[in-house]
Amino acid sequence: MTDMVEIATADQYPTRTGTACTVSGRADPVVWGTWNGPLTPPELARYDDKGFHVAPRALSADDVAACYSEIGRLARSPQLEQDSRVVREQGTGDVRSIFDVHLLSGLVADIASRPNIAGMAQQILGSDVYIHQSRLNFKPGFTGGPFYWHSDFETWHAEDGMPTPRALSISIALTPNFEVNGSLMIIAGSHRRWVSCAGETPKDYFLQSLVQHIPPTGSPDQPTLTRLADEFGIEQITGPAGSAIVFDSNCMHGSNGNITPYPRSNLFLVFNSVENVLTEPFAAPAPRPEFLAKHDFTPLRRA
Ligand code: 6CS
Ligand code: FE
Repeated sequence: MTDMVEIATADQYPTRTGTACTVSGRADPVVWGTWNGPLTPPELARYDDKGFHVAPRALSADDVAACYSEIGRLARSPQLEQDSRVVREQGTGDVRSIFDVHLLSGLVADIASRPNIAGMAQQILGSDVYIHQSRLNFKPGFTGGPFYWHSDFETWHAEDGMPTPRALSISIALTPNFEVNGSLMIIAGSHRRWVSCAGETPKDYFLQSLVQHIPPTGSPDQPTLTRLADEFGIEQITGPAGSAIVFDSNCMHGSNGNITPYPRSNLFLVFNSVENVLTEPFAAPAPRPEFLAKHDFTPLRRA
């Protein structure tokens, strides 16, 4: 019998360890699946290449209306007024985000587990999935703030202990996403690079990072963003209410503020593979609260 030797595997996605922002290749696949699902083989191939997919009719008009009134109810709810899951814009105090919407609303939970929604995540990630995070971003007219450039996986790896980018977000439009009201911008193809960010994660950093317009860490420096944008280009993703964008957890993305009169309110659902559950944070003093990073890894029912 041989002795068991514990081999420490190096972190393939080091970040927030030094003063420089560096770029390397992604160590893991983008499309894992052999599972069947709503996407056609060409759509899967395109997702693999660009890092995102647009589903034009993910929700019916009735679902959109019901969901929109539900989230308005949550935003105005006196019980949630002091709740840390409700994040407000700096200055105006308008609601910027509400987290855990799949726990606060039965309708959102139902939408998340539908075959045309969860089924896309299961198909791309090639496994059962669970919800890592859910949020509603309001981006109100006139006062909605921007979301600066970032890779979600960089945050989830550093601060939540997500081992690999075997995760994705589905952003469902509840209002039209126009070019002008702060719709999502993606550097298509950037999901194949690993952009390691400079700086260290301060204690309780999440309190700032969810509202600050240029967060002090967790975002690439300007020369790196310029090189990525020059190489891949920036795509702006627009669509009517009810459309959905599925995007890889390691896409470089962001969105402008909204000074138009038209709110841009989207429901974000983050699905992680059950084969990629959270460990300890890779680059933060302590894990973030549960509303940002779930430790209930119970799979959604199979679509
Ligand atoms: O910190 C997070 O986990 C979240 N923040 C942003 C800006 N995007 C992804 C994620 O929802
Ligand atoms: Fe994001």
